[in-house]
Amino acid sequence: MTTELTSEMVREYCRDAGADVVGIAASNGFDLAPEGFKPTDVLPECLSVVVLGATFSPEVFESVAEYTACRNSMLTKMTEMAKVVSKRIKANGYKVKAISASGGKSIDRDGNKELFGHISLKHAAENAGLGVIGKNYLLTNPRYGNLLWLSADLTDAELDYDEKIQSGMCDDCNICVEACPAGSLGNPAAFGKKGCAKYFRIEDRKLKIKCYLCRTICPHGFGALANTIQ
Ligand code: B12
Repeated sequence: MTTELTSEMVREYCRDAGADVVGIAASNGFDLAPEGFKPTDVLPECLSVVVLGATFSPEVFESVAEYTACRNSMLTKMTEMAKVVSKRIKANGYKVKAISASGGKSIDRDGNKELFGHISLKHAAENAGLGVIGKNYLLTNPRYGNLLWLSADLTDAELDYDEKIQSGMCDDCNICVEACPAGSLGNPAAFGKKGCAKYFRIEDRKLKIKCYLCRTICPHGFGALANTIQ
C-alpha cells in the first residue's frame, strides 16, 4: 500500500539520518548527463532525486592522514544515510534506490578499469539547489562551501523540487585552476581525472589522499558564498 509522501517528510528522514543539507531535484533535469548516468538509467520510474550532504571540520586539512580518514568515514556515513532514508521511503510504498557516496560501477576504458558513480552527485546537488559547481569542479554550498560530502536517493515519489542557485561564484577567479598541481582544472567539460587520481596513493597498504588543494584554496571553500547569489 502507498501512503502519501511529502517533501517535508523526506527532508525529515534525511535530517534524522544525519544530513546537514537536503535538496530535491526533478529527474528530468539530467538531459546533459551521459547515457547510463541519468537517474532514470538507474531507476527507470525515477521522478525525484533526493540529495543529502554532510559537512566536516576543516581542521582535518592539517594532515594527509586525518583528511584521508575523514574522507573514508564520511563516504561510509553518507552511503549509510542514503540507505536509512531509502528504507523509510520504501516503507511508504515507493520505489527507491540509494546512491553510494563512493562510486559503484567500474567501466573498461582503453584496457583500464575506471571508477564511476551511478550518477554524478555534484550535478544532482546543483540541480537540487544545494550549491553551484565551481571551476574547481566541486559543489559549493552557500553555508558550508565545498566542505560537503554527498549521497542521494532516487525515488518514483513525485515531490516538490528546489530551485537551482544562480551565482557568479567564480567570475574571473582562476586561483584553483592555476594552483592544481595535476593541471586537472580549467576545462569544465573535461576534468583531468587521471592527473588528479595520481594523488590518491597507496602507501604502507593504506590509501593516502595527497592533495586537496581545490578544496582549501577556493575563496568560497569554507562558505561565505551567500553574497554572490543573484
Ligand atoms: C570517481 C570519483 C573521483 C575520481 C574522478 C573524479 C572526476 N571528477 O571525474 C577522482 C579519484 C579523480 C576523484 C577526485 C576527487 N573527488 Co571524487 N568522486 C568520484 C565519484 C565516486 C564518481 C564520479 C562520477 O563517476 N561521476 C559520474 C560522471 C558521469 O560524472 P562526471 O564525469 O563528473 O560528469 C561529466 C559529464 O558526464 C557531465 N555530467 C554528468 N552528469 C551530469 C548531470 C548534469 C545535470 C549535467 C549538466 C552534466 C552532467 O558533466 C561532467 C563534465 O563533462 C564521485 C561520487 C559521485 N557518484 O558523484 C566522487 C565525488 C565527485 N568526489 C568528491 C571529492 C570531494 C573529490 C576530491 C576533492 C577528493 C580529494 N582529493 O580531496 C577530488 C577532486 C575532484 C575535483 N576537483 O573534481 C566529492 C565531491 C563533493 C563536492 N562537494 O563537490 C564526490 C561527490 C564524493 C562524495 N560522495 O561527496 N573523484
